[in-house]
Amino acid sequence: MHVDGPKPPNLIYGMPPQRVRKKHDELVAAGYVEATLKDGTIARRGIRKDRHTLLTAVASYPLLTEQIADGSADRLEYERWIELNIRWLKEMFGDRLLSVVEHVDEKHPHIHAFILPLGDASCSARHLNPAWQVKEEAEALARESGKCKTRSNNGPQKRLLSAVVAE
Ligand SMILES: [Mn+2]
Repeated sequence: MHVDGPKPPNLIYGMPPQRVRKKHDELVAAGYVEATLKDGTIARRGIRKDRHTLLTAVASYPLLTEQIADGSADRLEYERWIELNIRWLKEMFGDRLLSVVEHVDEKHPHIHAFILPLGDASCSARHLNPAWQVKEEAEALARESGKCKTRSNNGPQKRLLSAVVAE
């Protein structure tokens, strides 16, 4: 990644990413998954370190950063693009969308969104990801129809995944 003179990110929605990190760590510390033991009892286990517990999304603007500078002809359209992205993210994730920042320190301006699995004790960021939901639904349908395929046609998922990426 090439960075000319680092500029601080601009907070454009919610809380700063540092606060998301703190909230994330608290959520994971309080989280658990339930496992059924051989004797039928249910045990609670802490969240594993390798679990995906934070969802992030990146949207990148096609024009160059210098083309959308303050006062430029393309600035208003860019600001509208930001508004539409925030609106879409809020509709998609509701209160779980905690932060959106704008980065203008690279070739193309872009925004990063941070989404936490609030209200889910198992802290599963995968289940927040619409692409993951589509995959699970497609697999469930395939099982119901007797085609126990583990690899279904995942073209649409891949397109969605390029927009929404779980970390
Ligand atoms: Mn960035």
